[in-house]
Amino acid sequence: MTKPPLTLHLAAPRGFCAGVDRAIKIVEMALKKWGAPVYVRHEIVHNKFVVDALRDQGAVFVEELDDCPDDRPVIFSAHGVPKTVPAEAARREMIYVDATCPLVSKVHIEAERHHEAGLQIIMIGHAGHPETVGTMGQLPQGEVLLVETEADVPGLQVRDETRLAFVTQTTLSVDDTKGIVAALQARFPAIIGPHKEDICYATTNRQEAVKAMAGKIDAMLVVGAPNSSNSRRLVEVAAKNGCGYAQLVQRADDIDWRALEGIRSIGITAGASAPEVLVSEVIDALKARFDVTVEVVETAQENVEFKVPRVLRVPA
Ligand code: 10D
Ligand code: SF4
Repeated sequence: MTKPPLTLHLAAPRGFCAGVDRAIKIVEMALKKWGAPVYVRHEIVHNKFVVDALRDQGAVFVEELDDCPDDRPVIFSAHGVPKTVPAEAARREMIYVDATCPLVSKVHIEAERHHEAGLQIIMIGHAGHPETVGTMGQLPQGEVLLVETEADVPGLQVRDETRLAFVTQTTLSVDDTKGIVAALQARFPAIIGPHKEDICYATTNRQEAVKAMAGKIDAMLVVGAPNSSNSRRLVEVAAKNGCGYAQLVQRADDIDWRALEGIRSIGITAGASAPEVLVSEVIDALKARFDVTVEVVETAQENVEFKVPRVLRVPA
């Protein structure tokens, strides 16, 4: 039987960012340096495949420091942690390595700097997400107010309208965030913030690549996990920019083939925490059912790399 033709638009950049790459390396190098088990507080990055592979090598994933013994190393996930976490690890004299992405740490420092200058902070982010919890947890309770949508802005109760700054989660929708920032600036003209926002290069580039193809494709598959903020944003970006069907898939098994019946073109991308092997798996599954022609849609080139912490670069 002949297979129907399908043009596959492959987004570039897609998949692993520099912060994810570094965080995974940190766990692998810690296992080499100290042997198993090494504890990891929270999923190192939001991807089950990555977590399972590290677990197989001897990593033990827990949600809280209380679930770690004093005498084994612990690694903090790429999303960042509230200040109380390293403080408690130090009090317990634990070996700990912070795998917080340097671009998340930069936001932590920004928030602290504004606080030291006497400003109250408004954080644009998703309630309960570990990065938001970590960034808000850099400052005492009440010093950071959370805004999730434009609709939250009118209800904000601030200490002093003239002494405010904003910071953002790194993985937000670039377009939605512009709207929230504009609403904040309209209500608080004196508010200060980063030059644009704190959304990172990887988030921005992945969203741009999706935008470049969204209007030309019948469907879009985003490889990523349901708890991955940046991956979920890619599904929304595709839908908002003209793609009639966008689905988040963890791997090929999740593809809803009935929804793809009759399509002639498809876009494929992957969140910053999704490994390329899973993208290949999805492409292979499409190739089994369609006569696929691949077209790469490249909107940016990335060459960002972050060093692992020094403790892992020196011999034990
Ligand atoms: O949920 P998320 O997009 O923040 O995290 P994920 O682990 O999926 O991707 C890496 C992004 C990080 C660590 C936050 F900057
Ligand atoms: Fe860092 Fe951006 Fe990757 Fe988050 S998505 S880990 S901020 S590079």
